[in-house]
Parts: sequence; C-alpha cells; structure tokens
Amino acid sequence: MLRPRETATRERKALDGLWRFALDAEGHGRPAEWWKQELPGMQEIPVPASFNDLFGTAEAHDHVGDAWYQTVIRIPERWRGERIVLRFDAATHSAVVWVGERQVVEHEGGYTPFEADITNLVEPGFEARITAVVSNVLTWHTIPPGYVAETAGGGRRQQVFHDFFNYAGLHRTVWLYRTPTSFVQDVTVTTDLDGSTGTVRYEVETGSEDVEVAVTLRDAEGGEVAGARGATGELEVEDVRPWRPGEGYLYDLSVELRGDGDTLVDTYSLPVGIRTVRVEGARFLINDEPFYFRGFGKHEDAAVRGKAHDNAFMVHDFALLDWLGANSFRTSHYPYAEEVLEYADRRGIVVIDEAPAVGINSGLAAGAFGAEPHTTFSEDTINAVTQDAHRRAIRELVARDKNHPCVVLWSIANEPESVTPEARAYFEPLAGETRRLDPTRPIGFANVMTSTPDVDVITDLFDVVMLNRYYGWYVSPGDLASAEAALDAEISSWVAAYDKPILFTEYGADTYPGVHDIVPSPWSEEYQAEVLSMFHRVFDRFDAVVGEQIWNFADFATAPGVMRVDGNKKGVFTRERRPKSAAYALRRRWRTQP
Ligand code: BDP
Repeated sequence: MLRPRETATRERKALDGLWRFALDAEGHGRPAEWWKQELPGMQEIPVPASFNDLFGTAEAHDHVGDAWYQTVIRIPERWRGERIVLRFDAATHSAVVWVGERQVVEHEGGYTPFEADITNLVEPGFEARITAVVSNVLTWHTIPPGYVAETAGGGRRQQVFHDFFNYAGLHRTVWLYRTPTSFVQDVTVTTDLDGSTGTVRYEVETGSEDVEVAVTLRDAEGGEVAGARGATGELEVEDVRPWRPGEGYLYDLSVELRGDGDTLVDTYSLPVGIRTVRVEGARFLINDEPFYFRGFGKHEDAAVRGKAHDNAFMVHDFALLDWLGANSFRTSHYPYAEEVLEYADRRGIVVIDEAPAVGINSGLAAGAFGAEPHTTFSEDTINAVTQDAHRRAIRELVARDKNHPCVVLWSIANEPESVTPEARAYFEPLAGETRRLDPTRPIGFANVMTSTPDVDVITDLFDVVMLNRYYGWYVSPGDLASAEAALDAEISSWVAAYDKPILFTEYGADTYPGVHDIVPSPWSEEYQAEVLSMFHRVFDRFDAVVGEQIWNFADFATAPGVMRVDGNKKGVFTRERRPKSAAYALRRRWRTQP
C-alpha cells in the first residue's frame, strides 16, 4: 500500500490539527447516528494523539469503548476531475469512517493504514464533514487480543495480555490526497547484489489497460542509472552503492504511467535501497556480510501524547541510538509509524518489523498482568477467528513495509504460547503465509522465557531464534552468578538444538533512575548495568548469538500493577530520554564494536 506523496501529478494535505471529540463509553453514538450532526459537547482533540492522557480525567484515561472524532475539510477546487482519497495512517484499534452521511470505510487493527476513495462523495471547492468512531476495545478475536471485564465496582475494564498501556485514538496523520483517475496503485521492489552490480526487480500495479509503465532509477545525486518500460521488469545498476547498516544510501525509483502520445498520466516516486538479507546456518547476513544487531526493543510512547507519532521524539531517539553506537531496533510490539521506517531507511538503521500480535499467551499474562487464567488456544479464547485477524495483520504489515530496505526480518508475534500442538496448528499457516507474502526476508517470533528448546514446538518454522530472557530479573533476581550460569546453559541448549542465528530481542532490568547502591541490587542503576554486562559476557562466548536488543530503549507507560512503578522502568533512558548509568556502559561496549 503506497504512502501518499507529493509528485508532479499528486497532492496531499495532512488533516492534522484540532478535531471535535466525544467519548462515548455508553455506546450512544452509533444508534443515534452521530455522524449526521455535530458531535455533542464542545471537546476538541489534537490529531495525532492518544486521547488517554490529554484531559487529566480518569474517564479519558481508563475509557473503554467508542471515541468520536469529527472535522470539516474543504476540497480544493483544483482537484476537480481527480481521484480523491481519504487515508488514516492509524486508528487504534478499530474505526468506522463517514464522509457526510455515507460510511466510507471500516478497519480493524490499530497500527496499519486504511483509506477510501471519496471522489463521488465530495464536491471540489466545497466543504465536507468527516466523522470517525474509534474503538479501543480488544477481544479474543482482535490482534492484539484482550477482553473487557465487568469490575466489582460496576465499571468496565479492558484486560490485555501485554505490558504496555492501551493507548488509543488517531495516533498518526490523516491525509486527504488526490491522484489522477488512472494511477499507480502499488509498487513492489526487491533487490539483489552480485559483486559491483545491483539488481532492482519491480512490479507496478495500475488497474488500467490504457497506460504504459515507464520506470527510471536515479542515484542520490539525481543521475539516471537505469530505466525500463513495462509493468514488471529488472533494472541493473553498475557500480552499485548498496544500502548497508550505518549508511542508508537510497536510489529513487520514479514510476510513470504514460498515456496516448506518451503523455504523463501519473507519477510516483519510491526510495530504494539495494541490499540483500539472508540467513545461512547460524549467521545473519546483510549484503553477504555477517551482521550483529545492537539496539533495543522500543515503544511508541511519550508523556501526554501517548502513542502518537512525533517527529521530534523520532529524530531525538535516533540521535540517542547513534550516541550509543546502536545499529538496530525492533518495532515491539506493533508496526510503528511509516515516518519511522522511512527515517531508518535514510539513517541506515536496521529494523525488525513486528506484527501487533502480542499477548497470544493468556497463561503468562495471568501471572504477570492480573488477568484471569485462560487457556490460550480454545474455541472460547484465541481461535480460528483470531488467527484470521492475525493473518490480516501480517498481510497489512507486509503490504505497507515490503519496500523498506531497513526492514530485514519480520517478527510475527511476541512471546506467544509455543509449546502445545494448538500453538503449532495456529502458527504453521501464519509462518507459511508470511513467507508467501515476502520470500525475500527471514522470519521469526520473539520466544518467551518458558519456551525453552525442549518444550517449544514452533521454532523450526522460523529462520532466526529470537529470545526474550530475564535472567537476573524475573529469574534469579539479585543473584547474577546463578543468572549467568542459567543463561549460558540455555544458549548452549539452543545451539545444540538448532543451526540458526540466535538473536536476543529482550533482556534487562527495571531501574528506578536515581537509585544507587554500593552492592548492586535490583532497581538500582548499578544493577541494570551489571545485568546487561553479564548478558554481554555470555553472548560473547557464542558465535551463534548474532545480536543484542535490550528491553527497553526508554521507560514506558503500562497498566497499573504491583509489578510496575509508574510504568515499566527497564529503559536505558527515562521516559523523558535522560540516560541512566547503563547508557554510558553500553556506549563503551557498542562504540568500540566494529
Ligand atoms: C516481556 C514482554 C515485554 C514486557 C517485558 C517486561 O515482551 O512487552 O514489557 O517482558 O516484563 O514479557 O518488562
């Protein structure tokens, strides 16, 4: 799915700003058809933002149910005769959208875009009212899953099986854009390298017979390096400058639709990084060179705005990654804003791109996050309907992010139950589907600490062993000697069981900034640094360990609970992005690695 861009034939308008807003926990709006009038009340809300922390009320913070958004736009007169599209980059977790009195689109899944062709519903030069109802409810059939519980106090509470606050709302930009009526619908590129020659294979969807496709590849200075005609084809690039970690070199693929007499009908331009990714035995290869991941699991999370994309935080976070000598991150636990992937493409930062399938494990959550105990996979819990939603989430992830050179690995779930025959039946088709959608990238899932190789039944379906491990924290807290022995033994058992790369996608310790200790004990800054350095000492003993991504880059908000002090404090930075002591130790390790 193509991101809206400005080109010679296209224009886009961000509809960000203050919209009318109404919370509707009682669910009055749908039966009363609120889209037909101005929303009740006088509340306004910034778009993008999570609604939870803006108003300083428990009502907004703990809201369960519908939230209504409305704005009035004006369609430029000059767009007459063009195709006009309304696009939401994200609505968390589901939405229905109306233009005037007509429903135009419905979408489930809080972190991928959706759009509607509204050409026939609007009049260029005139205004149109847009209304969206966004629900933050998670059920056994959504990704991520959850359920709504009635509380003893008479309220409703969203129970989730994951460890971050259930922020909701319009988290990313809403666009109005126009294209010609014959237009580039989709572009897929895959790339290869052979010595100093690069290959860019492309496939263009147009949905129109009367146009011819012409593509031109230009280097970063604008010089033409290759070109071709036809909806699919292959471009050769001599003396190629590959995209590589640390050097986000991008070509530009300009795709043109040509009509009668070679007139320009539509043009779209796509940044292209030429690189390869491959797993060979226990090595992870980018451009046929072994790659070692240094970085973090992150979150889209900040004070006040919650999960809304923010360019200031993005630029700052990447600067901090650079300051540390990190080269990668995982989009734990959902697809991040497209701006982030585009920026990673340009910065040469390597990304593990994760589907929002976190908490396919109700047993784990029962212990940690206060949910009732449930069997994960059953008719009444996670079932075939959930699996369908999961499949759709993977499809939308790949459709959105397939062209990003920064994405080197799909993670299709975080810490699922992976030890029963039901888990195998659930994941086998999903792993297959991910490979079918994208045969060019390795796939993985983040394995939970109880799924050791003797009990796990799904790892053979994947290319990389991704481990989330908490030795020294949930296991042997305060006893790093035992933690070290157990970690070493577990890695040895994975090495014995699989000839696959092992990537640590989580390890760390909650750390309250400002707590110091002569004898490092849990929650102190010294202890966090010691836990990390213990892990690193062990990693360095194993060739099969191809990376270290610490949990977490920064502290983040969670649901309340006795295990959490003002959120999850495993950040190497605070939520405000101030360094804890561990940051300096990490910088010493990572800045001296090749
Ligand atoms: C893992 C989860 C992650 C949590 C982390 C923790 O993947 O989302 O935040 O542990 O407990 O279970 O800090």
